[in-house]
Amino acid sequence: MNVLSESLLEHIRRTGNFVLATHINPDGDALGSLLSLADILAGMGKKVFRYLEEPVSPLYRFLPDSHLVRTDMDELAAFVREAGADVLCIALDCGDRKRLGRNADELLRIRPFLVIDHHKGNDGFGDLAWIDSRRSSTGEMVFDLATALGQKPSAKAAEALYAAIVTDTGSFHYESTSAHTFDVARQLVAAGVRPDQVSRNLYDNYSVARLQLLQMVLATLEVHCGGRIAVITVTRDILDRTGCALEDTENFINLPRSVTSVQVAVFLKEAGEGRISVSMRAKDACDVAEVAAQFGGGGHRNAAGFKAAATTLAEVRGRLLQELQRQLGC
Ligand SMILES: [Mn+2]
Repeated sequence: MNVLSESLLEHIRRTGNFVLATHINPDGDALGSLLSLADILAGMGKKVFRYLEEPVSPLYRFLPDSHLVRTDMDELAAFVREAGADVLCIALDCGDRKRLGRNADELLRIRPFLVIDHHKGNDGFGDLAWIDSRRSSTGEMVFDLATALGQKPSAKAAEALYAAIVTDTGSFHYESTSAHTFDVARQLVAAGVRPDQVSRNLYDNYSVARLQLLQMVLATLEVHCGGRIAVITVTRDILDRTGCALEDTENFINLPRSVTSVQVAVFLKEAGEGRISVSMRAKDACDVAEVAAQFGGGGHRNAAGFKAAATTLAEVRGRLLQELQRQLGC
């Protein structure tokens, strides 16, 4: 369902208890959508359980109410028990059930289960869905949901929503950035959001260790196809030597992407124990969601990724380069 139906709104209005969840390794859109919707629902007098598999990453602790996130499954079970039949579970920004993480089965047992998402290729898991792949971000959808419910986001919710939209539009750079996206952003700024502060929190809050990590990751740069494909890599060794975690590499991929000739930027990440995680960013010449799907992943036309297990960096790199070269005809 790519429209927000009146029956869905009615369902939300008459429900008293909500469990909100999102995808694993949540980004600004995932967390911003979850925290803002929680605030909006709480403002309507509803009880909300903000579920995450892991505590909020330090990078995102500036988001209002990030300390209210819960990770304890016993606490979740108690909340659901107390709610009885009066409960709705909402997965935000989550493209498929696997991305719900290790407790996906328990979450999906909470019925009804609603999915609000903008990922292309979302298979519409759950009982109810509002999926619109033309949207820039789930944050943009949460804003429209609030409006449809007659709720004006609080200052806290507005900040989280703005961070969500800035994250997923690459600061209003990506193709999915629409006139409506700007209209939502305008209303959030009119509500008091300070774009400079959100940008500083999102992009200017790094450590020296992360800069050294960036230095080492950029040293791995390789270009192929006459400069149309750029690949950067982070290994366990680089992470160990800099004392950084995989999450510290967020946004690194934008640097190879920013090269004029580059049509596809690839970031290969060694996640440990034979697990490789791959992010891709594309300009117009290539649909990386299609490429990612061939490796069991997904995403958007311009931003997609996949994970591979029981393999090596060299193997994934070789197979992926072959496929990208085929797509680009080089
Ligand atoms: Mn998103």
